[in-house]
Amino acid sequence: MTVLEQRGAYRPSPPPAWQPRMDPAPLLPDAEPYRVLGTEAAGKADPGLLRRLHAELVRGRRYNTQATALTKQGRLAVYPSSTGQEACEVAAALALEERDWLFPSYRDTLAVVARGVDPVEALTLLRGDWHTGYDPYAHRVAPLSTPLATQLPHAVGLAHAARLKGDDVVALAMVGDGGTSEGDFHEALNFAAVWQAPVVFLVQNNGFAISVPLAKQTAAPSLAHKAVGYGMPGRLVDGNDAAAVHEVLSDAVRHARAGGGPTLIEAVTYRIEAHTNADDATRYRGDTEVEAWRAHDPVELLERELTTRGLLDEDAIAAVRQDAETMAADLRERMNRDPELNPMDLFDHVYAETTAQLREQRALLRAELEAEQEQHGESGEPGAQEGGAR
Ligand SMILES: Cc1ncc(C[n+]2csc(CCOP(=O)(O)OP(=O)(O)O)c2C)c(N)n1
Ligand SMILES: [Mg+2]
Repeated sequence: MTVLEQRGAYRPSPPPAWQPRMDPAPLLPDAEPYRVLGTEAAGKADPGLLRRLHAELVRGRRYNTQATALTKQGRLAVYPSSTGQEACEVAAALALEERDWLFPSYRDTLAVVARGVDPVEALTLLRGDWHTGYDPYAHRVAPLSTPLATQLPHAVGLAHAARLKGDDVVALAMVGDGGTSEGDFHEALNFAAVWQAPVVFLVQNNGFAISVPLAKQTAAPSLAHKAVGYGMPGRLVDGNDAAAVHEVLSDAVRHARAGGGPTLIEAVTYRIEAHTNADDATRYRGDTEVEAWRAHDPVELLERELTTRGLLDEDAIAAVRQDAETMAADLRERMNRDPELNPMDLFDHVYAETTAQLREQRALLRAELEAEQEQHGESGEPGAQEGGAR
């Protein structure tokens, strides 16, 4: 039986015999964002998992502040901070098994790092280098995707291929609220549902696509409702509640692994910082909204739960913060070293066989670099040379 035949043949029937192909009710998202922290469900959560989530949230927050500081020091070209969204980031990484794949967007460096990628390598692209910085296969993390939603069809393709090969792999694809308006979002969700691919879509609805608020992005009741039109379940979760996001994502990953097909999850959260360091958010939103969300901070929500339940004391919090400081100091120190760049790398890995135009451009650049080196090379002035470092 082919995958296309699995969900039953499509038999159009004329009215009045027409009925929906399936009952849409089970696909409908939660009536309100699912929460665990501050509810009875928190009592049933694994204390070890909650402490692990907390440690990762604190590290993630520190990573965000350090990376933002590096943009101000000219060491990082651009940083899309996920401050306020750390719960989604960390839960996404922790909900996956090692054999699974993560497909992040440019805002998801924390998920990438929590998955095991070196914190410096995770910033390579945002530093302005031409390559991803890390080996996608080493930790099964696709490159950070800057073109909106293009990572989604990639995730579906990988998940579908894995299933055809009989590999036990789930793909988790992350996208923003703005990304849901892209054609790639539609194509990915449609194929994923038709093929019943083992893929989970996590939409971080942080309220904005740069300056565009959600109300101008969509007229849908919620982004999670979009799932129903594709024939997959939609889930709505409080994106600042790390325990809730982890639970909902883990359920969806389990469901996909068991052959149940894809799920669309909308995590309701908020982008506390501007879009990136290059954006001024005060031009399009007021402080009141930001302050309201600060009061629903993912780190504080979890810390409060853990301390109230006696699962975390001041010493443990101090140790977690110290660990985050050590990570930040290492990030700072390594990002302050001049990277070794070779401009000639630009021409490698573009085509299997270099085109005539690229050969011509390569020769031009090489001549320019050699001329520059002749001028400055021996005097120790900055100059570039093939294979050289500066
Ligand atoms: C295909 C494409 N169109 C436009 C852009 C420019 N762009 C970069 S970020 C962004 C907003 C995306 O918002 P959202 O999906 O909500 O993600 P967030 O930045 O909030 O995480 C836009 C329009 C792009 N990167 N790719
Ligand atoms: Mg957004």
